[in-house]
Amino acid sequence: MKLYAFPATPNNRKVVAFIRHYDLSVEIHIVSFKNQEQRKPEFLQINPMGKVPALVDGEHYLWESNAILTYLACRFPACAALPKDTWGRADADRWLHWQSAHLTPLMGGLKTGTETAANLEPLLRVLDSQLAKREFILGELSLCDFAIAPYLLTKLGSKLDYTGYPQLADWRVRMAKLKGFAETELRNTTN
Ligand SMILES: N[C@@H](CCC(=O)N[C@@H](CS)C(=O)NCC(=O)O)C(=O)O
Repeated sequence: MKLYAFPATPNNRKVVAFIRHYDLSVEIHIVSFKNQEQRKPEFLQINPMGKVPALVDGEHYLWESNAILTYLACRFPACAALPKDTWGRADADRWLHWQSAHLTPLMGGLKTGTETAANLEPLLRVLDSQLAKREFILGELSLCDFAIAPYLLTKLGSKLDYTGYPQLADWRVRMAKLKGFAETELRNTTN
């Protein structure tokens, strides 16, 4: 199994951190953005969107970071990173969609200046209250924590004011110390 990635972005870091955290036997190939490797015909066969992360498992090509996380969690059930019961699966899906539909667009807008930190407050509040009685988003560590944390661990995410969100602040620290994230620590990245 091979992951094509560019680790210094949250979409990629979530998958690389997951692989490293659980020591999964997945080869990681760093795609060179400098050489526009993601636009080369060979890579477009793997992901016609020309984006990373992308996973190759035998004849299967999978892209979209949350789909990759879900696949890895199912493929390596010993990780216990995805609930098996119907409700637990729906709960996990909820947070994965929340990340891609709400958190990431807002963080992206914050980076480009089309959004304000004030607009992010309701999301931080929701996450903080979810973490009020739980150590991790679903209670136990799961793929949801890997999906969401990297956006708040960026330089931009680190500049946000978490004083009103103590549970979220503590979770951020817990996530940063987790093996997978400690091993994929970001340096000198503006993402
Ligand atoms: N929704 C996708 C986003 C993937 C994505 O935007 N990847 C960026 C890096 S974070 C990329 O490969 N950009 C290269 C390009 O667009 O040329 C996911 O979650 O995997």
